[in-house]
Amino acid sequence: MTTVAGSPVTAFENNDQKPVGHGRMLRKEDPRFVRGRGRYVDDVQLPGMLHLAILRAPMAHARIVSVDTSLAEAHPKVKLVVTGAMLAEKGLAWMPTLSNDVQAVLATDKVRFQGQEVAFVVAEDRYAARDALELIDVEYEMLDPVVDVRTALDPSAPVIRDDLDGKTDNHCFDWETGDAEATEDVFAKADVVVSDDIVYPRVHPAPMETCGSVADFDAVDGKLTLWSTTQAPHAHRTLYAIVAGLPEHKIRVISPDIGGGFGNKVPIYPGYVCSVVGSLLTGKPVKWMEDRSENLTSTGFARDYVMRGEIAATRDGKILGIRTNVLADHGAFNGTAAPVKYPAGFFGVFTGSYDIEAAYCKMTAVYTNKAPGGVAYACSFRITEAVYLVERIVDCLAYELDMDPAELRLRNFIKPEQFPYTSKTGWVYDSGDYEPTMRLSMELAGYDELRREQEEKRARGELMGIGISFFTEAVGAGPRKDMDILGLGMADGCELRVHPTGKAVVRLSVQTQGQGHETTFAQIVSEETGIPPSDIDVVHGDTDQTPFGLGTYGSRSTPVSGAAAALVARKVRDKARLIASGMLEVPATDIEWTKGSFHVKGDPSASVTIQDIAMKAHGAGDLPEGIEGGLEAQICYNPENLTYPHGAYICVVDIDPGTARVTVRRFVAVDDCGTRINPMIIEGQVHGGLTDGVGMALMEMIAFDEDGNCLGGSLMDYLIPTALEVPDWETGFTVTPSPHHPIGAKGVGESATVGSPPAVVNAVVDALKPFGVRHADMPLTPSRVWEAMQGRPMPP
Ligand code: MCN
Ligand code: CUN
Repeated sequence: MTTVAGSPVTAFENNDQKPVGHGRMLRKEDPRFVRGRGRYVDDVQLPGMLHLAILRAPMAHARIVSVDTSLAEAHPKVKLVVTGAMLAEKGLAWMPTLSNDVQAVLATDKVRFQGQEVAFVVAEDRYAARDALELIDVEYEMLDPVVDVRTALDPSAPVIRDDLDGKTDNHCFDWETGDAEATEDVFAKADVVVSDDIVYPRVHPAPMETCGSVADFDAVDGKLTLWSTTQAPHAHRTLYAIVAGLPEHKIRVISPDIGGGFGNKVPIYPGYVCSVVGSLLTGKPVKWMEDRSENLTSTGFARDYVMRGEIAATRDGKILGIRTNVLADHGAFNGTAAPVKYPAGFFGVFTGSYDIEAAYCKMTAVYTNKAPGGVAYACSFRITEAVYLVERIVDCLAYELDMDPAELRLRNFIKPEQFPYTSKTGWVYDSGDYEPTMRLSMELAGYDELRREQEEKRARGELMGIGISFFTEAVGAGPRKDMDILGLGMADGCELRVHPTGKAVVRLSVQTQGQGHETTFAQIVSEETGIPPSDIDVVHGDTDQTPFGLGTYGSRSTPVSGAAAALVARKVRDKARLIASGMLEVPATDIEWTKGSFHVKGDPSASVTIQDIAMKAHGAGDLPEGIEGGLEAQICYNPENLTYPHGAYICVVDIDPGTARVTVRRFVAVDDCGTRINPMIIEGQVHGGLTDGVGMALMEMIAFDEDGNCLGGSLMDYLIPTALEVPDWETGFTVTPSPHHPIGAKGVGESATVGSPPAVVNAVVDALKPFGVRHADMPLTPSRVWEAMQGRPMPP
């Protein structure tokens, strides 16, 4: 293990190979974006293309009595109007969700959340399609909505999912992990037990580009091409094949440039299916693009966990056990994207970075009259919720023990010699060295000095808070033996082809939404082959052009696909060695590889470059016995384990005692994602995630009124942070490579979103210590902070 801190300059600090010096290489995709030449789904224009608009339910829960489409059909520009009843005739009214539930494509019997899809119109232009929606007359019979997750299981609650056979309540699933009895025992012997109710409110990823698709069905060759905003093109293709009964080789899913995904674009939405139906029925290409309010009210929300956290410890601050009871709001359909065996995602890592004796979680998930979703917004499959729970409850313990929260954490960390570490809920942490990361963050923040400053300020009645969060994530799903989505194993393919002139193309099964894969995957291949990154084209996001794999989410691209790219490049290098041995006329064992060329051992002047070898592989003359021509390879990589990045975050806030407004003055983030491929891109990922964290902690929430009306349907109501609300980020890093990843890299794309909300909340609560506040729920808006200062209870 090496600890490196300071200004990041090179790639692969810990690789066997020498760095090629392009660590902070600028992003290859940026010239396209900064010149406005990105090509998003809404930029796709096809000859004769029609436009689709969706009629959505205005209320949260109602029976559909009748739908009259005659006026809409009479609109001169309307080509097609489709209702749930029409889809039902074709057996297409319902589709499977990624969690093995079913979801209505268009409602047939009832609407179950405000914004649910009821009918769609296909028209000559977008305006006509929208206008025609107004002409559809739906008669509804209002039903009582289920809005509060806490009363959803009351016997008197109306049953939302009466479409499911024999369903008589709103229960979705139960899940538990850990050892209840062992946990009970450590709680019984503990000196101190602290518990608190901790709510992670419903939030939304709100990517810049909303969801949409263009479906183009060619009736002559029976091929469907679907441009769509998807983070997992291959998995989507297979599901379309299964749902629509189309042969899979006749479906091409293209995910072009995507203006942000953040998990919003993992599920299959009814709109995508509607555009396919629209194209099948009209014989024309059909575009569906949702607007901002449709995006916020009807697509993949995030979080919505009501948690009871309990922690048991000795008087001197040794944590013994953690226990939690969770009520999970899954909305009207269980559309969570999670591996089948993990209905609560990876929430099981709620024991955090601490070596404890026992842990237990019991979860109950329920249906409510709200949009489906759950796994989104850079959550690492619900590790956001887990980290928030443990980092909040550890701070509650520090409060009770009157102990410094940094000291309490340092006392309980898993020690470096304990790795690989099996947690009390069965997760095998691959590697980690927590104390140096924590100490570096404290050093960068000037922790002791901050505490002194806080003491002085408190004496003057000023409100300053310092919040710490230390997280461990589990990212890079599979392996396939443990993880699949609807039966598709979580592994990823990669193909590398080197052309005669030594230029290369690498084809990935993951799909970037802004993370810079065109750059970093070229860097990985470059590192292993010596071909410059600028000579390597990265192809992704098109099922006709790339190998099968499960796509980008849960920060799995680097851990899984990045490993595939490194290994496929090594395969090509192995073949190149054999060809080089023929060219240099020595046995393969007598040649050595140095970045980009092979040379005869002891004679560096006798050498051939990878470019020479590429030409030879395709050129005239013989190759060594048994070697086929060409220089290419492919692989399907099945990860051995997840990778476990970690980080230490320190946030400093000031609160205006007059207005209760929180200002984030400083934020120090030290991340450890193992071997770092492109430090500049990592920094960008971290900056983005920290901004998300400040947003969630202080302003973001999708709220509902008692009738189930969504109150967060526009960016005027759903506040997201801008540059004005965030400080200049201060970042640092340590490097603890993953022992099982070919280049030692761990994922980082969600780390900062996962790790930062508890740091901000811990800082606010710390500032409010003089008021006797031990916990306050997000978002910590001025009104909530004010309430807390008055010692009044938090709103539910
Ligand atoms: N990287 C690196 N060195 C490492 C780890 C990662 O240089 N040790 C680089 C990677 O090469 C990649 C980027 O950092 O270019 C993120 O890599 P990784 O952690 O593997 O995450 P993914 O590429 O799988 O991205 C998914 C992740 C998720 S799940 C969400 S949600 C999220 C996030 O990425 N959505 C994003 N970051 C986002 N950033 C942008 N701009 N847009 C989104 O939608
Ligand atoms: Cu949880 S959001 Mo990302 O995994 O696509």
